[in-house]
Amino acid sequence: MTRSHHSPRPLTRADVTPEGLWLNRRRLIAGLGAGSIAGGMGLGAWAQEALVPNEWDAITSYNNFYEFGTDKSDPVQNAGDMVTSPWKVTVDGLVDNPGDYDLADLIGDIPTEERIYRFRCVEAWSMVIPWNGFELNKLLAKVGVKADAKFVAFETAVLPDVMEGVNYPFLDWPYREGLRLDEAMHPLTIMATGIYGRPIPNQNGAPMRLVVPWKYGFKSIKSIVRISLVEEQPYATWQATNPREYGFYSNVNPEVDHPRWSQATERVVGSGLFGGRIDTLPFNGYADQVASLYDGMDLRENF
Ligand SMILES: Nc1nc2c(c(=O)[nH]1)N[C@H]1C(S)=C(S)[C@@H](COP(=O)(O)O)O[C@H]1N2
Ligand SMILES: [Mo]
Repeated sequence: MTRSHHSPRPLTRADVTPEGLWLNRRRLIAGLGAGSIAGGMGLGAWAQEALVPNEWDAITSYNNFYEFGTDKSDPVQNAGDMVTSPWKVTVDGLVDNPGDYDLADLIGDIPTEERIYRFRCVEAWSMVIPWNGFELNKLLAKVGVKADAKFVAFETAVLPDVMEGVNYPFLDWPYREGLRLDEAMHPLTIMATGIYGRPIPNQNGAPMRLVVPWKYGFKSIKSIVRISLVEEQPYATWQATNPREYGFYSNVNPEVDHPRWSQATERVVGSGLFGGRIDTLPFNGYADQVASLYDGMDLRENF
């Protein structure tokens, strides 16, 4: 195990544009008409190209899932032994219907839909990922949020037999994250159970992971086994590990640099275009929909 998180790393084969991506991209761009996801946000043509979904291979073989190792290629190699069915999720705290649920029962009849989201890691790389999932607010409505709940806390499974990383205390396991209740209820916030219409691969957080597209990727916690409604701002792994570098909010913000690197641009993984770098957008391009959540807040202080 190395402790390379968020530090510069040498280029590897994973940095090379996958063969066939160019053709695939042209095909998909041709399908992006006026009013498409990209066009609708008023981005330039080059940015529209960058918005075309990354290929399956890039999304599922270049991962951060430290329970399975700290190299980007560790999760795809090591996560295969995690058994994700059956899967228990504990729901507790300030809810009407607490319990240890089978995931299938917890999701019940909530339908899944596709959401194509930009995904921006705090390490200044990004992808575009076609998730399948459902709004977290639908799950929260089912379990019944009590009036005094102010935050939602999440925990990842700790499976020492299959997750080599959790045997080493370089993070205080379990991996934990949290959202303010209004962030959790926002319609952009989803629980993902699939990618490209297929069940979500283990390395991407099977069987269910959070996706919060306007925040840095580390907020999007994987392989969730506990959801707690709480009154106080919960423990969040990276914030607690290095509060100088990682905040609780972690909204994507090109104007607030990480202490060790700029956040003004990002490298699009799997893209050869313009060296694969594009400008990073406030709230990762979702400002229209989420900036009002932070009205009156100093986003430098609350980074
Ligand atoms: N449990 C857990 N969740 C996690 C992580 C992790 O190490 N453990 N890494 C985070 C980080 S830093 C990122 S960028 C995303 C990566 O998601 P992906 O591998 O599906 O692209 O997962 C996030 N969720
Ligand atoms: Mo990340």
